[in-house]
Amino acid sequence: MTFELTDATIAEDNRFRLAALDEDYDALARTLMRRGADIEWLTARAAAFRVAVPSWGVGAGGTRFGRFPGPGEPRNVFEKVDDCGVIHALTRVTPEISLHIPWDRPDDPAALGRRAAARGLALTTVNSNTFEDQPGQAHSYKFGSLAHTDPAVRAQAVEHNLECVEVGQALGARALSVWIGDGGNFPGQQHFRKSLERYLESLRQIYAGLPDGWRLLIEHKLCEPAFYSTVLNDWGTSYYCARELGDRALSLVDLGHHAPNTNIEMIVARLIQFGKLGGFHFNDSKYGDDDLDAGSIKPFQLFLVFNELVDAELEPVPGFDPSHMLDQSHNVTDPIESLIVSATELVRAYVQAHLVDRAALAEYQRRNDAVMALAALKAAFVTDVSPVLAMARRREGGAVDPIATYRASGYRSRVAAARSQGGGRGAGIVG
Ligand code: RM4
Ligand code: MN
Ligand code: MN
Repeated sequence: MTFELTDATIAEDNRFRLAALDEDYDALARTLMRRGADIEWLTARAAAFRVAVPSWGVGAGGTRFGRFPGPGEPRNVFEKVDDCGVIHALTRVTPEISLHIPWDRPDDPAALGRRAAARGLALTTVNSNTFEDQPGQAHSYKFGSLAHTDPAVRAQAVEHNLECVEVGQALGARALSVWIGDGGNFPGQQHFRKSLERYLESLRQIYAGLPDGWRLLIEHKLCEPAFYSTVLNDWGTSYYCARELGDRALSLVDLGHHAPNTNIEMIVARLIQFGKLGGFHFNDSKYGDDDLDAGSIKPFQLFLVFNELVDAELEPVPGFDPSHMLDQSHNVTDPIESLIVSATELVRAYVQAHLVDRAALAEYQRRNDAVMALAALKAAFVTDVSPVLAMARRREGGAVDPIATYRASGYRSRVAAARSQGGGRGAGIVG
């Protein structure tokens, strides 16, 4: 069966799943009621969740060993927006796009804005790229960008970030997200203190050019492409820089940018406590910056991260407003499917975190009852909230089973036929 992904065709595909969903939802409602939880409240929270899709995520990624293009990859940013529209139509929680520049720089921002709006989407964040050279660029970033030893390279990198802001303004974005590849591959290559000072000085210039209402998100990363040291290597350095810069500079946590086994949920809690949690790049990893689908390797960690977020939201912690964004790369999956899966897993963790009995947990903590404290978290984590997620999507006009509806739609083969050659700008870069 092949059909367009309109609201009507999604509803049509849902029809066969409604009876089972109602049954599962009612059963879960009764279970939750016994535990003192209101399923309607959870469903409303699921419907309210939002996460931005990365423009660079809808094409196939690649590794330094190669890239295997998939059928029907978007050839330009307009087609990328179309694919993002499909993800949102099915999930109803991804009405935002985070744009990478220059990979996805629109020649006509107003036209791109209109294309996005027609699909119920907004372009909310722009990401700069000074980690690779572009054709015709005056100075190379081989040895760094914002923290380069040469002031001319730094000036060029600052200028690029300010251009990104300009493009973002034309699109109605409200945040600039900056990740740099600056660092050293060998001991002694870089002076640690001086390179950080240069980075900060460049960021001060970018910060000074931020329009009203904009936020500057700075993203740390342990290593890669510099494998010995990176300039913005960890959350502590990120926090320091954000504090030096000012109120509108905040730290961005990419889940794949830490050493294996790092307690990321605690980093999240620290940044919340210090008023500097700006947002996330969600993905999952086994070893490094693997950029796998959220929740695919460490679902409990994802839950624990959301446990901190929901705890802050419910308190509520003043000023707490992190941006949720996906940042992943796909080598063996259809990017649309992977992004649907990630968005769904984030909502799952978000809803499960609402199931934590926080009063009971506080009491167990007061009594130092470690067994019961963990049990309080686990009780929420092991609850299958799938019917809540499906009901929220259905009520918002999305798909009860997004992957099944997507596959049934034949979207991928249709765009494969329409988009003769694969690969838009930047499609070969690992996100
Ligand atoms: C980096 C980082 C950035 C992303 C690039 C492509 O590792 O995660 O957010 O823009 O990859
Ligand atoms: Mn990232
Ligand atoms: Mn990354």
